[in-house]
Amino acid sequence: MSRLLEYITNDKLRHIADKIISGSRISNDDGLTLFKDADLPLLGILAGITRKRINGNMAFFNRNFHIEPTNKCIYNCRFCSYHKPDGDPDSWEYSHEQMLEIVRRFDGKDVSEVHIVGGVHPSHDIYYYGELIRKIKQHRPSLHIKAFSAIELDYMISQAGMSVEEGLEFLRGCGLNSIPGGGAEIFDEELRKKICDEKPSSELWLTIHEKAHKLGIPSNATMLYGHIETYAQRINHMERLRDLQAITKGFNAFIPLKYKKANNSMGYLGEVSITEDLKNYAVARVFLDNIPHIKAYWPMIGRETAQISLSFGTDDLDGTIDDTTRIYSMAGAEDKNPSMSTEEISALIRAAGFEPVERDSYYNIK
Ligand code: V47
Ligand code: SF4
Repeated sequence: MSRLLEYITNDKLRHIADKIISGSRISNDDGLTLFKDADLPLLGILAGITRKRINGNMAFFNRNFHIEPTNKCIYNCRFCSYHKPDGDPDSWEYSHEQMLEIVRRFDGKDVSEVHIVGGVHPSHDIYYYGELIRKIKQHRPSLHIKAFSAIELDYMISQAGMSVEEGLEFLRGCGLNSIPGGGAEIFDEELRKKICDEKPSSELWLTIHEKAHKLGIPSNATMLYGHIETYAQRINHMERLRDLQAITKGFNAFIPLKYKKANNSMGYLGEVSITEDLKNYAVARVFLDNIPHIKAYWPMIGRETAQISLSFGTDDLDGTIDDTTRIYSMAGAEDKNPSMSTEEISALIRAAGFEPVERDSYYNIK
């Protein structure tokens, strides 16, 4: 393996490659150098080394479906194509009964997880959502409920006058099993002011995840990239996740979310290239050496990019999602029909040279 180093003529890159090969942590400066100076083949090899160390040749998927309770939202993030104010003709909100009807559609089907995320509804409170997940659990006790981004949690918990711990404990009592990674965007506060100035702070996002982890509730973390952020801001975002993970070990997966331009007020920026997506996955894989899984969310980037991303450090393609996740379809997602059977997802993984592994929501092999 050390012969690889002989082919790297840039001294800084050779030094970083040496660290990655020997399993040492890379610094923020190293991360920046990888973003700026490393070519794609080198990034693929380096990300592959870290990937192999952590996940071998396995590429995970699960069987899940999504529920988006509402697109009504009190916030106005500039990149969001999906939210609508209360009363807008394009807004929706499902009743408990309508959402249970979605759950019942999967009766008798081998799904293991429901992912529930929507807008921050002005009047749906913690008791409303607690009751919803209680009813879902009553109907199907074995279903893992991964629900509510830190942004939704912040609103419902603070409105109820509860502490973060009390709110999380309450929801766990109703059936909450884990927390998805949304709402992180980019942690840099200056940048946040430009793209989502009303949204709760990054500090609050990190605190909610930290408290969840300390209560034994695992979570994911996302990063919205490919808009006006700099590489340094991406590295800072990942550093804050790596630091929190060092304390709690509660993050299961990191999910880079590529900014999509349709129907939102930042569309003039366009979208970054697939090369940039692959670079971002690779740097994330080597930088976040303590987060076990890097998820390529295929409905957003498309099956083919997701498949190639397996050679740039990703090891998880999320689920055989049988639903339309409108937060992406409205923003111009690559996959207009985000549903893949386990056979299709397994074939896609095998064709890329990896071993398909069905997992549960805790990454136990099924
Ligand atoms: O926080 C909104 C993003 C996120 C756009 O935990 C956009 O398994 C791109 O959190 N272009 C919500 N992204 C989705 C989310 C998620 C997705 C998949 C898996 C998991 C998981 C979590 O969607 C928001 C925001 O960052 N988003 N608008 C857009 N135009
Ligand atoms: Fe609301 Fe989430 Fe859209 Fe922001 S990204 S406006 S919080 S639905």
